[in-house]
Amino acid sequence: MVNRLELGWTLLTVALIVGVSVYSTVLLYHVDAIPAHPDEIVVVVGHQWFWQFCYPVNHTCFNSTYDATTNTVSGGALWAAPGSTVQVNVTGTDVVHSFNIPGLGVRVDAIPARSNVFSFTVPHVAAGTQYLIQCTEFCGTFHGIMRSFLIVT
Ligand SMILES: [Cu+2]
Repeated sequence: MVNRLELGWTLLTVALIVGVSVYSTVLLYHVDAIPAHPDEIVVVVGHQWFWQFCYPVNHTCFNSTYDATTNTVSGGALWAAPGSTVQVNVTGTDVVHSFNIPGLGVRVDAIPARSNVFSFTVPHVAAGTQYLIQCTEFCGTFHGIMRSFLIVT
């Protein structure tokens, strides 16, 4: 004979697991969705030990090199308008790097011969706000200074 209480909590547990699974699956598809019309598309290339940013819309690229003594970058930083949707295509040229903007919860691997595409929305913050960009995959001697900045315009 089946205990009604036992049957009840078993069915409740199954219902919870199915509900969380369906919700998680739908949420994952939405999180990974790339917008059809992003405000900006940037190609990010990881090199030992700097980031290269390319803008396909005007065929320009620049290398962003970090100076640890002054906490600044030379060559340029990544710029984006507040509230804009930025699509980033991330790749690498030599070893695996990881493009990470901790302040925005963004992290994607930069793998040679592969393009990982994702997008994020720049928060509505004051102009000049800087977000640190840091490689988070150990990539060699100067991995620790493989940094740049996302600067809100
Ligand atoms: Cu690294």
